[in-house]
Amino acid sequence: MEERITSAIVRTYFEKLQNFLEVDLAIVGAGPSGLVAATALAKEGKKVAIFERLLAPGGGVWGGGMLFNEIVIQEEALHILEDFNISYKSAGDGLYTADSVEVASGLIFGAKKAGVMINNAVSVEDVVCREGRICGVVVNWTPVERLGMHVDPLVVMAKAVLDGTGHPGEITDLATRKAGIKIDTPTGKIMGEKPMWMELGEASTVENTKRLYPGLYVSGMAANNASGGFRMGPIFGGMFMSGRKVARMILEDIDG
Ligand code: 48H
Ligand code: FE2
Repeated sequence: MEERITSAIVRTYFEKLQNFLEVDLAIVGAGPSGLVAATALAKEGKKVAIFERLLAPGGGVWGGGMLFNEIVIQEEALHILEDFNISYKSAGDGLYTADSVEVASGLIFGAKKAGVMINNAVSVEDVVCREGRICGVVVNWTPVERLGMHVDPLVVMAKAVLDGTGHPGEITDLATRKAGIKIDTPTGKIMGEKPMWMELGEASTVENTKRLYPGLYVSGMAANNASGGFRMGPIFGGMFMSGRKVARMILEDIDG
């Protein structure tokens, strides 16, 4: 019995992995913007893999506001929650609340059911940049990263790479530092996140969601980090809308 259990896991895992070694879109970070983008593209029939450093995908959703496990969503983003069958309540003034555990698990479940491969406990430590294009991600197990073990990584090639790593904007940072690329921001460099300003932060998240370089896209807080947008606290509509926007842009680019 024991060997049959091991064999079943090994066989199905590697079948799954084999099918996702070359993808249309590699997303780094399974936060709200990454999960929404992944689901939208997978629903269009694209092959999408997400790489998430932590064991649990969901990013900053789980913690709500200061660990009070509710998040706020504005009216214009409710349709995205509805598409994931996630419930919400009115809080007045065009604001709504949703249980952060339901939102995180609902986004993860929706992405999975749409056909996204979610690689949890996998960190992206580098990118592939060739002939003026970002065309892959360099991956390793998070425990290997955390223990500082000298283990060489593997590579997943992609038509597009999305930096959905949240506040640190790790992939944009890697790409600008190591590949020396100039990105599509007013300075050509990473401008850094600005302090709290809820309304402007929500608007700038969507505005700053863009293609930074051929093959490299950015969403969510990583977009604000790249282009100098404000933070907004535990309101998440901007993150969801950023995911939808970047999915549309990537779809046009890879189909066009
Ligand atoms: C693999 C990685 C790597 C790596 C990071 O932070 P997130 O939730 O991302 P967003 O931008 O979709 O959502 C932001 C939102 O949660 C938030 O922080 C808000 C609204 N803040 C407002 C405020 O004022 O603070 O998720 C990013 C995910 C995390 O799960 C990381 O573990 C993961 O990316 N990640 N995964 N390889 N190199 N770097
Ligand atoms: Fe945050």
